[in-house]
Amino acid sequence: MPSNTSRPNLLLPQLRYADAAALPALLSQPDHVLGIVGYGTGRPAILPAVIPFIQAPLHPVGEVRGFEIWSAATPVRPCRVGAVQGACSEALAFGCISLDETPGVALEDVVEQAYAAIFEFMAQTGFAESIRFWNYLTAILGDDQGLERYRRFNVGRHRAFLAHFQQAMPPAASGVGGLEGDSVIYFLAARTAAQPVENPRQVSAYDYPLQYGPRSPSFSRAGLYEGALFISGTASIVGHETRHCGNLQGQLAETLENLRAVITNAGQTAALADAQGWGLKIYLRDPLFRMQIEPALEAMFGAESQRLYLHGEICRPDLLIEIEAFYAP
Ligand code: 3EB
Repeated sequence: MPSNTSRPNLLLPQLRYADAAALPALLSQPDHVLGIVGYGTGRPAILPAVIPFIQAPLHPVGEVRGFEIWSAATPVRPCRVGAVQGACSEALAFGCISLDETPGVALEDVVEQAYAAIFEFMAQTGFAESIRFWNYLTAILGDDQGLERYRRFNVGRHRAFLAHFQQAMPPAASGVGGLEGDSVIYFLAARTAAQPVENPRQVSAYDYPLQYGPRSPSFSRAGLYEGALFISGTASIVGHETRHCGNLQGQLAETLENLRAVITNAGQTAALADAQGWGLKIYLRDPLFRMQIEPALEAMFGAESQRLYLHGEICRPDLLIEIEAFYAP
């Protein structure tokens, strides 16, 4: 058999970004949809009620509504455990939860409980290995009684991970600020673990020094799962310090260098020749940055790569952009 004959890997998820016009066509196999994330939109009326949906508190740039659709190669069934809504295929689980920020309850406790609910969902559905987390926190840079909300978030996540993982490395993640609405967490889990990948240009986030908060952010720079690469939110950070403050092109170049370093460290440089395999989410502090970023991203990942630009708040005030990536062969 010729070596380039590719057979779809039934263990891998598929990712599509879509605007409102493209969504209906992508629902032709609704029983394969693991979950949908909406940006600038609540649940669309055309969505079958069994499909998990969560509205993220970020807005798409250049569209009114944007959708992130995770599908499986095999049919899924809806799963709900406590406050976590999700769906499971043979190989994968998707889940999502809104943070219930009741006044008077500390954010770190809300976050710890949300992660405890996620780990309970994983235990009960049999998907013990978290592969990828997305954390969208409204007012991420806001002060909450003397401690920034992102730092409180990190305290709660750290506690939950310590209780759940003991020694294990945390999975890939994004942590980005939302503009309005509920804070949310969504995730992918599997039956076998992803292999964590770090970036030799950066201090591991879980080893960040105390200047970034009392507890470090629990995430790996990337995870390799069955030949697919989940790259965490990546920014203009070298060592643990922000580079090129106030300089968009400088931050872009440094961020792309970090992405390249992670891809190289994962042994996946060949993936850069396969534009169709890539999905990129680009978080912008200012929606006007999009046109200044698009050419360099197209040059690195190819015009055929999927790119979703989102207006959000990056978790350090001096960062202008953050980019995450998913690659599946
Ligand atoms: C950084 O490298 C930038 O808190 O989950 C990137 C990815 C960032 C994930 C998280 C934060 C998170 O530290 C910020």
